[in-house]
Amino acid sequence: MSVMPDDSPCPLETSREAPAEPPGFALTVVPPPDVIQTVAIRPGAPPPRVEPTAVQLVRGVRSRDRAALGRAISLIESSNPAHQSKARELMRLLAVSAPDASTSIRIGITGVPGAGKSTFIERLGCMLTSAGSRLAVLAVDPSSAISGGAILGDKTRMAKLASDPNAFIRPSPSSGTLGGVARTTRDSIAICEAAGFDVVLVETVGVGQSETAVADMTDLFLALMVPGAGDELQGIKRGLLELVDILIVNKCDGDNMQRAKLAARQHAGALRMLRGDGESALAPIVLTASALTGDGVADIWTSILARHSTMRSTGNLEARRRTQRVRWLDTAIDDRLHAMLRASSAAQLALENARARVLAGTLAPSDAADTVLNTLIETICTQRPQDSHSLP
Ligand SMILES: Nc1nc2c(ncn2[C@@H]2O[C@H](COP(=O)(O)OP(=O)(O)O)[C@@H](O)[C@H]2O)c(=O)[nH]1
Ligand SMILES: [Mg+2]
Repeated sequence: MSVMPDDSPCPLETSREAPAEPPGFALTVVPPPDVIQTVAIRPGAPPPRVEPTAVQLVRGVRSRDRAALGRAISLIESSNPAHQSKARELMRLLAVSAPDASTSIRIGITGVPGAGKSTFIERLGCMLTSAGSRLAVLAVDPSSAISGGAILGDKTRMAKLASDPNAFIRPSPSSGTLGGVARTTRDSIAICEAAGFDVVLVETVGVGQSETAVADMTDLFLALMVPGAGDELQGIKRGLLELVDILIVNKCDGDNMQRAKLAARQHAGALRMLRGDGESALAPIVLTASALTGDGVADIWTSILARHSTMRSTGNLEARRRTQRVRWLDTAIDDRLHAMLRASSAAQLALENARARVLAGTLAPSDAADTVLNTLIETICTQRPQDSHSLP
């Protein structure tokens, strides 16, 4: 079973099994390969919890151990400060020891709920794994914290893939903001690549800015559409059309077929008008498919491969990933600054005052921002070195 973390409810624990030895003496836990841990067992005490080190996790991930992969991702999703510092160590080790990950294909996919994403991913995923590829599916869904069990439906629609040893499905963390989810998903992509997945698919339902976030961490961005009644272009966000590389009109089957083909023509026209570059090999394209019957899915994969190969040979892929890394840096700085702001009670107080004065119209917003940031800088400068751990 590969849908995580349901099959590992407490992912950072190694074992809950009771030791076979009688209680009341020192038990040496063997064999953790890096560290031999000696744990005192008291009568009636719960069994020892041995958390793997970052080095062990990296080794596990590199050797394609699914449990280590799940734990590594849980570690980076954890908001516990001790886990966070271990997560940074893990990512550092991976960056140093990871083989060249550039052979992987990173694909983003979006579509409103019901568009057929899960059905499509199951269909495409099974096609890929039966051809010997390894596929990881990650979700970016900031609404999952609210909607909760969305993944339950996905489990049944991706049942084959979920039990496929060559696939790994990871739902969105059940809490967090878009920024947090996006950050952990970027790290998760790197972890999955280190674990030898050739294709990493990142799925989003397009809430808020999540489409932009996903397009910004993948090589190709797919949008799954459904033919509806009336004007096909209604309700489609202009931002989405600016991001998309391959637009797929799904459910092109049965009575829907004519409508789907018409919708595809309309989308193609809209994309030509908006993006213009119709002659370029990397101009966005529109394809039709039926995730239900499988029609068109193989052609979509052929287009993805052709496009990815063009991107690679023209240097576009490397340029895109480079730009993404720099934007990742910018986002990381923003995240850390906000975390520092939250961690400083003086800055929080200054922020509250500033908000009240801006609201009352007695302070200009830009001056208020200076006041808050100056307070934060003062806090950092006057902090004693031994306190420095209190700011992230
Ligand atoms: N007719 C038809 N139905 C489809 C197709 N793809 C998905 N569906 C159905 O649409 C519904 C939503 O699909 P799902 O994959 O869960 O959509 P998601 O919310 O985007 O993940 C399900 O009832 C699917 O069986 C398709 O290609 N054709
Ligand atoms: Mg789904």
